[in-house]
Amino acid sequence: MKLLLAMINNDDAQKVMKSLVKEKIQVTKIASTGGFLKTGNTTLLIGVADDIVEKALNIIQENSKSRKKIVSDAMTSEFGMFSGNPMEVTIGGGTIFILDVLDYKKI
Ligand code: 2BA
Repeated sequence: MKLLLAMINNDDAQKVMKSLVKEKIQVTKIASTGGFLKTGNTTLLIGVADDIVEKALNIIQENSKSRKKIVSDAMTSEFGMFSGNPMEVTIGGGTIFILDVLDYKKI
């Protein structure tokens, strides 16, 4: 079994979750915040059998768009050492960690 930790854009979360649930893949949504942009994003916890991992990854990929965002480079530093010039950041599709699950119990 694997646990997918998928960090995706808030705007894609509903579509991704709906598509996963439609395929009977269970998912838990956690509100999270990116360390760089310091804006909200969504982390999905998806526990799946090994042979379902590819299917879950495809669903995430099909429903998560990458986006470009213009931010001030001063926004990205807590120390205010940057100029405040605009910079373009590409925010993924999704960033997904695939973890081995040692055991899984429902009690
Ligand atoms: P943030 O940390 O807010 O990062 C948003 C986007 O800013 C990133 O998109 C990346 O394109 C850019 N970025 C991040 N750090 C940067 C830096 N030091 N210099 C220049 N640009 C930088 P993604 O890579 O698609 O990541 C989207 C979100 O996924 C991240 O939001 C973070 O919440 C999470 N994430 C990505 N990689 C991670 C990792 N290795 N560990 C934990 N969380 C991760």
